[in-house]
Amino acid sequence: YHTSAVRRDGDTLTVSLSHTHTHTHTHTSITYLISNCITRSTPPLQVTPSVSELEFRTERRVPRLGVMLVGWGGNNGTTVTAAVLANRLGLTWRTKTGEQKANYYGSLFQSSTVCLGPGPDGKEVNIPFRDLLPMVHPNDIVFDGWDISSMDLGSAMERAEVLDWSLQEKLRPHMSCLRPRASIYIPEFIAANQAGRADNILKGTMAEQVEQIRADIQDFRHSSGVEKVIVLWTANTERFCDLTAGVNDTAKNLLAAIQSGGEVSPSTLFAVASILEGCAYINGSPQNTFVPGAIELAVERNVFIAGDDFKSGQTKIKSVLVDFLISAGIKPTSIVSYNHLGNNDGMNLSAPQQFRSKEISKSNVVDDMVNSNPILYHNGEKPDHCVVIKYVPYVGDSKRAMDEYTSEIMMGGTNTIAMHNTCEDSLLASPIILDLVLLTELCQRVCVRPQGSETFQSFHSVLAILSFMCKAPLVPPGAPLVNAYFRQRACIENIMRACLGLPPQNHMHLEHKLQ
Ligand code: NAI
Ligand code: DG6
Repeated sequence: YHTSAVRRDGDTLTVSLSHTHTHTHTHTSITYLISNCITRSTPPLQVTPSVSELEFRTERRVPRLGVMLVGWGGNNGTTVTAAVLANRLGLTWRTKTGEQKANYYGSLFQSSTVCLGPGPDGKEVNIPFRDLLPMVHPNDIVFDGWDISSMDLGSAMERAEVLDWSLQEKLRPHMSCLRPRASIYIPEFIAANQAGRADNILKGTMAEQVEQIRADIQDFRHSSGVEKVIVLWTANTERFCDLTAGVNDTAKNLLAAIQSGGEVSPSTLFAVASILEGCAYINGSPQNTFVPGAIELAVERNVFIAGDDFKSGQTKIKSVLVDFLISAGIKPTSIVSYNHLGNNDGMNLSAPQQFRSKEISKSNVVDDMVNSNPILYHNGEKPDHCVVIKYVPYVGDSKRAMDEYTSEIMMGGTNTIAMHNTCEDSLLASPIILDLVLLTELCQRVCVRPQGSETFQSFHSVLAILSFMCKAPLVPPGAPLVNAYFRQRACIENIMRACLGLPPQNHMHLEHKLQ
């Protein structure tokens, strides 16, 4: 690697590397090093480094991006739309503690930095994550979407009770003219307590409704002038769908089931419509939208899909804390996660089948870390892991999360960590929605040529690089599932560095450690 200059001139950063720019693309090559273990368990273990050359090609032009949200009139849908408008308009507003300015805190790309390397003075040069590669700026996203509730976004923002009132007053003229498109409503998939808001629903057969969603995507693309559309589900959590041979096991059977009216959830119908329109589809809720037939369809059509379930608060902390404990050689034996909230999401989750979907997605998040340490956990042993969610209307969107981690420490000792977290759920989820679509869009412009291959390949349709933002990451068949927070973050950072021809961060700092 030849990083020939890293220089800061005021706000201008120059990184000169051994890569070539054409008018449209950045080409880089990196040496990709992995260690292959030849044997698994019986000593002596044999480990062989494997070295190959990879070429990366990144399209530099950033398109005009449109994002269609399913559940646009919900707390997340209105909050993310309002936040982008407020940032675009540079809004400020008064709160009881002073003036507040619109920002993107909580967004990996907009509000965190990456270290490029040491500067001429030996000190680290950190830049905003978003500046590593050309990416869409969230202010430029055009939003549209669907909701089973017909309420305009100005009123829906008020219903959500998330943003300060004085900000809502400034945003209302811009939000009230936005109205969700009619959506697919199959009552049995979400809680019965949602029926009251379902006044904006499509009629017709399942196949006709999918055709209407496709027509909506085309209409949005043409009327707004966006060049690319990404569809993201931030609607209610659905119950899990039965996996049935002949219905949803293959792409062909799934398409046939839609024609004949079999068991297909609304979220899967949206996924199918998006894939058929060539639009990436992201699932921000826990249900099993991506039945095998939907995954096969995405692979056949070479369209990105990703999910499941935004990793926003309690689970994010879990993926940090359990990683810390187990990697420090401490043995978590009991993890009890309780939360209560009072928004519409909480009301929907108060129904047993919808709660079950969330319980599954929140419960599997420590498995990779537990499985990585056979010194602490033998023969399939796991910590007790309990997840409780209660609906308490009074607290609204301000979710309370209480966690107790009990671990075994040295010589029979016990270490109990208890924590209490209070914050607005939708203000955690909104920046994650932005990061998901921005990274998906970037990945659509990157391809890789492995050594010996004639052609460049895009990422697998199941876009596992988005794992960082998901509670239950969807990964390609046979690929490792990573929940640990810093490994997930390093994956994104190092792939983006590779697109620049930079080596992965190794944190060795040997240049400071030798005599
Ligand atoms: P919400 O209940 O406020 O919004 C959901 C919206 O979806 C509602 O407006 C509802 O009318 C609409 N909807 C329901 N079924 C629909 C359909 N078939 N088509 C179109 N619209 C439909 O919920 P919120 O708080 O916005 O959360 C949305 C989803 O994100 C939930 O599934 C939640 O579990 C998930 N989530 C939220 C996180 C957070 O921190 N806020 C984190 C992780 C996941
Ligand atoms: C109750 O848990 C409501 C849920 O939608 C969560 O708020 C959401 O899944 C966020 O979960 P977590 O575990 O990332 O805070």
